[in-house]
Amino acid sequence: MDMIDLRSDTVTKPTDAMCAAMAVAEVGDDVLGDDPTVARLEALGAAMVGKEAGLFMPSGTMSNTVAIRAWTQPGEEVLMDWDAHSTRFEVGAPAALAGVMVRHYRSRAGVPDPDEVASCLQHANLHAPGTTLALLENTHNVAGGTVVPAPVIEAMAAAVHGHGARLHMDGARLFNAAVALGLPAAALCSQVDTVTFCLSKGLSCPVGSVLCGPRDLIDRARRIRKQMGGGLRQAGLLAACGIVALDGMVHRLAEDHANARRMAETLCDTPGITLDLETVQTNMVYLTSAAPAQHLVDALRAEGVLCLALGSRRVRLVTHRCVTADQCRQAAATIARIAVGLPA
Ligand code: TLP
Repeated sequence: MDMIDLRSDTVTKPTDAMCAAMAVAEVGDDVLGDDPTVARLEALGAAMVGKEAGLFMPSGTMSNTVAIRAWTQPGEEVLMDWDAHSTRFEVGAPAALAGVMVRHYRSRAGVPDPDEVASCLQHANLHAPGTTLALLENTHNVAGGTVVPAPVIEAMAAAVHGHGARLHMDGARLFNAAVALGLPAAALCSQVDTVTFCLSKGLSCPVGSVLCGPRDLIDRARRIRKQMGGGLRQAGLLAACGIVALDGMVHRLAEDHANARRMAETLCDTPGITLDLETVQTNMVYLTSAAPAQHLVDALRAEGVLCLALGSRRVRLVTHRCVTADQCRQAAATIARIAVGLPA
């Protein structure tokens, strides 16, 4: 059976153009600063988000963790969303690897309230750790792949900078946000101090993220990446895919968004499923199922549809280049048929 894999956009495989670019990539030892293809990717990535410098990273998780370490000292406080990827899915890396205190704000559908953020910021004194960094996630994964609009980012940055702290954006799916808003990615990054975006999700690369920001911070991040074992040698093979992705894969994310929207519109009227259409803004659809999420996921697997349970009743479907519009229609029909018959 051909599976329709909606577990994540991380399942995308490299395109033919990426494989061709890998075959001819000029490479060198990047730890020694010799890889021209990595240097090109870093410069291109930084330019696309309007920052001075970029650093190729093995993963989004390492990129966020390195950014947190580069901006903070152990014992300081980092403010992030209650449901941020760094809170939920990075295995405690901010505490374990950066030694920071994490404090949470609660966004609404992934969009932070700058006033609430401002009220959480605290200065160091004899008792308080002092907030030196805040995080923002765009698109916001757990909220539904929702988009944080530029004016909210600007207001949050004003609050954070007014306090003397820095703002890092986890833009694992930054280009999805930019395409959804019809803006260049740089328009969403002008007020953040650092931003990371992933190449290995909707952009279809096999590996990699790029952390971008001011040159002195990126120099510090390079040392931390090395310390964490993330210094890669002939990484130009991977960076070559990243260049193909940034040059040619961004605009097609709109197709993934349209497929997610159509699936959500089919499923929102299905008995046994509730779904908030307003949160379907990019390439994700989160369902709440009447049946336990894992029962629905297991039943769907037997029917050739793969998706993830991310909560006791929450199921996530993610569209990407390797599922067609027809497969999405077929998946939605299968989900509707199965969800109706499952006991709650
Ligand atoms: N998210 C993965 C899972 O970990 C949930 C996914 O399938 O969506 N920031 C955000 C917002 C992310 O969604 C992810 C990956 C990351 C960071 C981490 O990226 P990687 O997997 O490259 O470490």
